[in-house]
Amino acid sequence: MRTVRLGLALALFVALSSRSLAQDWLDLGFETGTVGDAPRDWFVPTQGWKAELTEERAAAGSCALKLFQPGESTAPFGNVMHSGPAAAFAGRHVTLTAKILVVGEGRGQMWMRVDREGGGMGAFDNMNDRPILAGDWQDATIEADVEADAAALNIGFISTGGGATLFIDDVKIKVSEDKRRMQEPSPA
Ligand SMILES: [Ca+2]
Repeated sequence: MRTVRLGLALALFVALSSRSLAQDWLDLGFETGTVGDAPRDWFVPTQGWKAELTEERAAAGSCALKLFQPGESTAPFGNVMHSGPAAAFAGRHVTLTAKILVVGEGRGQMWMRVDREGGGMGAFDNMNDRPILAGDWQDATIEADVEADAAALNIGFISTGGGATLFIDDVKIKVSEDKRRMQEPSPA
C-alpha cells in the first residue's frame, strides 16, 4: 500500500512539474509588464517592426501583444517570437493556441518550430495554408509531435503580405501527459 501511494505521489509530482514547466515557459496573457514595452522574453528579429504590450485591444484581460510596422521596413514580413528550452515538451504532443486580430491588409500567421539536438529542424508549422485575415479576433491552432531529441521550442507570429498590424492574446500551450511514440518514416 505504501509503495502504491509513493508511486502515485511521484506520478502526480512529475505531472505537476511538467505542467508548471510548460506554464512558466510563456507569458500567456500579456497582462504583466509595462504598456508600450516589449513583453518579457519576446523579441522582434525583423528590421522596422516593433512589438509592445498594448491596451488598445484585448481578447482576454486588459492587455495584448501588438506587432506593427511604425516606419519603413525592408523586411519581407514582421515577426515577434519566443524561444525556450524544449525539456518539458520533448517526445510529447503539443497544442499551441492563441487569439489573433488582424488590422489592415495582409495575413497573420502563428508559427512553431522545433530545433533538435545537433542543429536539425524538427516539427514546423507556420499556418501558411490557413492564414488569418482582417476581421474580428480569431482562433489560431498548431498541433505537433515534438521530437524526443528536441532542444528548443520556438513560437512566434508573423504579419506578411501587406504590413497588417497584429494583436495577439491568450497564448496557450498544452502538453500531452504521456510521452508519445514518434512515428518512424515509412520505408520507400
Ligand atoms: Ca490579455
